[in-house]
Amino acid sequence: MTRLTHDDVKDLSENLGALEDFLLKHTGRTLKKLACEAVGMWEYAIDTKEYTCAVVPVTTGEGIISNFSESVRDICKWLGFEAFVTTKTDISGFREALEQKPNIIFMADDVEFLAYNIEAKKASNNTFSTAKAYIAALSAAADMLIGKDVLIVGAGRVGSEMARLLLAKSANVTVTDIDLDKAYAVQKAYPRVKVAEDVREAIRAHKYILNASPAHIETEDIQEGAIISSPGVPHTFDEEAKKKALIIHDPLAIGVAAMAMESAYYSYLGCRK
Ligand code: 2YC
Repeated sequence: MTRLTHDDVKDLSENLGALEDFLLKHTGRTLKKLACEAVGMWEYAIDTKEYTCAVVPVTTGEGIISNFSESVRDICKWLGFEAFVTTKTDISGFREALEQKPNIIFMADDVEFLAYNIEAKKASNNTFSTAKAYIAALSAAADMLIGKDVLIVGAGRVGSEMARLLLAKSANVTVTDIDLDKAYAVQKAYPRVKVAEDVREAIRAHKYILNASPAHIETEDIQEGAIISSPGVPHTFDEEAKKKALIIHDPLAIGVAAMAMESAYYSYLGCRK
């Protein structure tokens, strides 16, 4: 996933209510219900208020994204979890977290973003949780994807995971990417996936689109009434695009909600091997 900026997350917490209203209106689900559906769990399998999530800021690579950890904390709280951000960072922050005996520890460097369930000894990964969550959102908004033509824009880690998950939902999957080698690598892994070599033509030809790329999607290429489920950042859809199509996006909350529920779910599943 492209790296977030402070601007992407500076207002996230206070916008959670608006995001929930949007999801309820267009998918019929709350953020929590959507997250549970994404990871395949019954919403009441676990009582989130019995779990504590620690978020440890990590300074490696390009360093801290201000308000990133606080946004993760607030998303967890929105789902009913107890949650806190450690005052220290990195290993010192990890030690500080352990002293509070949390159930789940969130940490993100520039490549991986994990929610580690200590008791279950198992981590959920933002890349895969995001893929699941945005497919669940598209499926809910499109009223099932069985037999429907779905385009994935972007054949990176999220896009290729989306291809696998969409095939499992019996959608007809086409993948496109400006780097055709990546698109054909997904087809090699999943032969039923079709490759569209012309990105813009593929977008013009599809009503259901998962945008797992940082690419800008031209408004003129978007079909009237299209549904675009779009975790990609930077998010560059203009107001006209939002009139033509239903565009499901937020920079962090939908993916984090799915990874938080999934991580807690590992306790319910008794993953203690
Ligand atoms: O503040 C911190 O602790 C930083 N180390 C966080 C860096 C997150 C980098 N990852 C991303 O920006 C994207 C997110 C959309 C989620 C996964 N990758």
